Amino acid sequence: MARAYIGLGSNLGDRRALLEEALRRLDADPSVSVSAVSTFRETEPVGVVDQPRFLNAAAAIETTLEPRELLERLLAVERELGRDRSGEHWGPRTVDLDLLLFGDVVVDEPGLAVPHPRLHERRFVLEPLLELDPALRLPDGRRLGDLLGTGESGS
Ligand code: GSY
Repeated sequence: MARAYIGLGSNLGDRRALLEEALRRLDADPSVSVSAVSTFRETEPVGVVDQPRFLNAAAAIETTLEPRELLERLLAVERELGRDRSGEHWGPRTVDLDLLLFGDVVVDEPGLAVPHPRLHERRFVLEPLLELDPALRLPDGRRLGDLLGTGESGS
């Protein structure tokens, strides 16, 4: 059993309902248990700034899946909830589910990078993660709390 952390974001439709439904669908998978969810927070868009504000959160999950299998599950839930990946890469989306951390595992393969490569520079990711575990560290030992304020924005 591994503990993984995922980031959730939405800036289209009923954002809160979509994020809650995404968590319900993940938890319904017998191989996945959602053990903790951060508060949901309104954030200014990072990257393409001319788009609606996001609702962001993070969740801790316990899983018997391998990282690639978990990623496939996240992508499937995104699709089920109407995510259309054919549009602008950084544009509005109904649901975005990012695999942020998977225990101390490091993966760098086509289509799968863990820890998430932009985790350390995104306040909208770091803050909810730290709410779940203020002592959380990257596999290389860096404390997430020390990364806040060293990178990009996205409050
Ligand atoms: O990478 C996730 C999608 N996304 C977000 C987001 O979730 N929150 C904020 N604040 N900005 C974002 N820009 C992108 S792309």
